[in-house]
Amino acid sequence: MIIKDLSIWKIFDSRGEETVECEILTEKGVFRASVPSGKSKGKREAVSVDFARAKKSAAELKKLLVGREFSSVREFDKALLDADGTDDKSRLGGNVLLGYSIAFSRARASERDVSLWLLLRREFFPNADDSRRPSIFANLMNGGAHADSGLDIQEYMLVVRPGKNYADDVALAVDVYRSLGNTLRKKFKSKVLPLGDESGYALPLKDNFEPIKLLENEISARKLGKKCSIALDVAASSFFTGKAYKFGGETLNAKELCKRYEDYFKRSKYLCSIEDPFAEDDVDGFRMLLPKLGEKWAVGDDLTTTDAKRIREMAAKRAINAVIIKPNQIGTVSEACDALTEAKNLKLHTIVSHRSGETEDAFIISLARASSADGVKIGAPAHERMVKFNELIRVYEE
Ligand code: 2PG
Ligand code: MG
Repeated sequence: MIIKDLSIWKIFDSRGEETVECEILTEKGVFRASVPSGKSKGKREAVSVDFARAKKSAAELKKLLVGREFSSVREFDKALLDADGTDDKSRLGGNVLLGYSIAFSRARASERDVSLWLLLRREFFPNADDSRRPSIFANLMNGGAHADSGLDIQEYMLVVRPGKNYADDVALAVDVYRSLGNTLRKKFKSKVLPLGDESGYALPLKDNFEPIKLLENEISARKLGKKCSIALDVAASSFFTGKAYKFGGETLNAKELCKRYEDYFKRSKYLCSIEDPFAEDDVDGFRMLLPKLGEKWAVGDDLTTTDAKRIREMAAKRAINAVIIKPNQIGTVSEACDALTEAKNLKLHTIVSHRSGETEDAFIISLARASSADGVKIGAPAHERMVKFNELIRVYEE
């Protein structure tokens, strides 16, 4: 498959931030991919460049790649990585590299006449267990950097375990989201509710635990205890001052914050997972919490930034038992797949995730199926996030 042309467009994500759409032309047609952006970013993430630089990178890649043929995604990505030549993708931009890497994966799938997930499965995860399907992590209430609600915790998620089909699971998530909306409308005597970046409700609730109670009420009222649970993304770097954590109006050290979380897990039987409970460099904080959690998940996101090496390090230090995978944190499809493989070899739970600033590109769903991930994190079941929920229904029918 010979690459005939490369283009790039400036587009805007769901937060109105500038991002890129990359396009590859082959004899099979035009293949596109657009790249999301994060607001609460880990400091070790691949560097995103602005559009002026992205255009220059695209021009350079065009000279390098047009007329060439690549027989795998890894081989194509290697050409991108060699061209960039930096550890953090700061020369050509992780956003540009990822856009072309995904577009190439689509071109390659078309050439082989297979769906995208199967192309990725064959190249990167030949031994994945296809009977395993991910739980949905749907973000229903927002705080932290994603909202003005005054809550310190960034995301309160409803976890829906997979049932017979995703259409029913998505319907359930939508139903809980709507019913919670009705409860909040009554509570705040308001017809219109403020929303956070991922369309979760963003309201000034009494304290950081109250959203957990509200989600619990929804779960118990419908007797969904076997089907649903609750997960948090604390994104603790956002309230770490460098010395202490400003949490719930108090100034806490890591040990005190750890106690707060232990108390949360004691008070809520449905709470099953906590992401980034400590700041991205506070490995000791993570190590303190993990042994207290038993089977529950301590998830690295800003801590691990989809980097296979960093994931290995954090698992060896017993800081986490689960990990978030966001392709744009690392910058190519192959490296995101390597991070997934590493996590799976280390027996960590894996959650493939969107970003707070999203586009209509639903690549992450194919990545989740290809790798047999344990979770997909896709925001609230509403508005622009519906694209990913609908793709979940489709990709698992293929
Ligand atoms: C997160 C993500 C997605 P952001 O922290 O996990 O929910 O947010 O894209 O802002 O990093
Ligand atoms: Mg996170």
